[in-house]
Amino acid sequence: ARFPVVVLGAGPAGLTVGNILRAAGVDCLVLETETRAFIEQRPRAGVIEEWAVRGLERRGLAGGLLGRAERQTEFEFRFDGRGHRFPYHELTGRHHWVYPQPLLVTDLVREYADVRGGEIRFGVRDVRLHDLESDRPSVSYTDPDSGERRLVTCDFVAGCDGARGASRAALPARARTSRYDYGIGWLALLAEAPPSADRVLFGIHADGFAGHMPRSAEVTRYYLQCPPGDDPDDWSHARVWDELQRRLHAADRPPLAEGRLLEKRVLDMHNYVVEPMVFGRLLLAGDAAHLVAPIAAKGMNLALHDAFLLGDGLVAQLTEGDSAGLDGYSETCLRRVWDYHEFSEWLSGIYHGASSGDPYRTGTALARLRRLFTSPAAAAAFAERYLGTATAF
Ligand code: RFL
Repeated sequence: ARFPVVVLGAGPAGLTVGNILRAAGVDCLVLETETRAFIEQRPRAGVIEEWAVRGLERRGLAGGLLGRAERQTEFEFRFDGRGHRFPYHELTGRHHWVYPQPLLVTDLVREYADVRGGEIRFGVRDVRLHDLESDRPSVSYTDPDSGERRLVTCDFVAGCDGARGASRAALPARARTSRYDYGIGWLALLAEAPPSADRVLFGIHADGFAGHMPRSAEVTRYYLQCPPGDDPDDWSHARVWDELQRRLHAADRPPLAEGRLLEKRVLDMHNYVVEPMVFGRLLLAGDAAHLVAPIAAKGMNLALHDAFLLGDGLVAQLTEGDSAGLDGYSETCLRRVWDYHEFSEWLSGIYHGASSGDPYRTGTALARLRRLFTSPAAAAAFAERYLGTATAF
């Protein structure tokens, strides 16, 4: 078989690229190792920046989101036993959207496969990339039904298959991977409980960071800082809620609404960036190119940013022979990638300084935090970075 573009991975990045290609009449094949039911339910991100929503909207991909997503206009730090609102909408006129990743993925798959008639194969095995440095690259995989190997030749491979995909495994020696390990873990929790506040809460506490993120009327995401590699089974229902109540405690706010824990996973907080993002005919996008710990909720936003540029660049190349978009792709993406990584690292100082056990780091972290409430200039700069660089796509 032959397609102009093979897209590896049906996550937010791959499906957005696929949709952009189909809208321009460019044929592509999306290969995904999981089933459709699985990717439509995998819980992950929830926060989408406004520019990304507009980018989806312009491409006809925001119908479900605009109808159902919540707008967020402020969050709250909890420290020194009190709640401290940070009204970023008031400061900037901008806001965040909350739309759970599985809903976005469901919308994107439906639009790609059922509306735009895009080809997609689920459940593929042993994906391999070949001849990436030639102008006839190809991808092979094992078909889940017949068990046979299939080979697809193409002009470009869009490597959107995440942190553990075939694209990362196929990177040549000249790829430079920069890594940063925070040396901490986050216990990521989904609770069958209504949100305990109508906003995101960040608890800054000597026992460790805690976070509260509304997802829907019935489900709330929580995070608890823990040692990296901690065993989720050591976190009983009672221990989880005890720690959350304490670390998010504010004398001037009601206690948290508790509920059954639907998901309990320990995330080791680390980042990486692969440079450049293009190797011959392999173009990386999203987590395949760069992973950012969910500290500042930037991962899916970066994936969408890459996908807009990659989709548009491939369309220009394949329909008009215009290579400008693809030529500048890696550099343009990496500028935002590094900007968001720097912010995540900076924010981590606030979240984790107070529990570092190091009084010097605790002191500087609290100074960094208090500055947001005493300096309007610091608050405005923070709000801009928290909301993400506004760009029209
Ligand atoms: P994805 O979503 O991982 O999709 C990659 C897809 O590729 C498939 N795959 C393969 N397909 C073909 N061949 C192979 N060899 C393959 N190997 C794997 C996978 O099954 C999958 O379907 O990558 P993408 O599209 O780059 O999207 C990235 C985002 O998913 C990720 O950055 C975010 O989820 C990160 N993230 C958050 N980002 C935000 O912007 N805001 C948030 O609030 C936020 N919260 C989070 C997060 C990530 C989390 N986890 C679990 C790491 C919260 C959590 C808990």
